[in-house]
Amino acid sequence: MMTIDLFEDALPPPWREEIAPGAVVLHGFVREHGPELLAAVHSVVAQVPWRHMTTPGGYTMSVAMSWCGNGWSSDSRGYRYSERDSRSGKQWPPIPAILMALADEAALQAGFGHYVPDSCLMNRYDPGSKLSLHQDKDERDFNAPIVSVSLGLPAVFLFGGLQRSDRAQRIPLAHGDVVVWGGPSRLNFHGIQPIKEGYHSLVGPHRINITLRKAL
Ligand SMILES: O=C(O)CCC(=O)C(=O)O
Repeated sequence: MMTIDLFEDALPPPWREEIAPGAVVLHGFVREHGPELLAAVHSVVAQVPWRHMTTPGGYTMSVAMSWCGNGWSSDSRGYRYSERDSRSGKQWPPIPAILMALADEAALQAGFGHYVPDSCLMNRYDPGSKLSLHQDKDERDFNAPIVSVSLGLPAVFLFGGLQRSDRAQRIPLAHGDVVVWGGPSRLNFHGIQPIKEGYHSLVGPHRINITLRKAL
């Protein structure tokens, strides 16, 4: 019997795309797990509310951030990871189990073996928010990959090379996509173009990005 399922038909099955040596997009990898992942984000944000950080250069970032595991700070002296909130002296909340499991599975699928991250940064993009080209180089161990999850509104991920001036690929990312980069791509410049206006049925007028890292 013929069935009509407009939503299922509209989405291609999950697929794997290598964008550079050591950099893989797992399209649709967590598409089925949006509600649980969002619940994990909300549980962290209840303890570490979204905040707009100031860069060492004095700019206020357009993305709002939260985190768990080892946390993040930025001031005129630079960027740093820390186990504790320097104001309260308390440890940042632990990384929810679902995010630890996702990081491990995504790293395995991308060819990096088992992965136990110790830091999870979350970015909330409102329409117009962006992340300029940068390298992730404040982590202690560059042998570990970065696992990066997209939820909500679509984005264009810029993935360049080891020099800021290297031409960047423009990779469309949708809700449920996961990017893993490590090995020879671990220090590649990357960023997010300004997010377009829109509304996602689960996430609303936002994009949420979750990155899992080995920081300390
Ligand atoms: O939002 C993204 O997809 C990328 C996030 C990112 O580049 C970062 O957190 O360093």
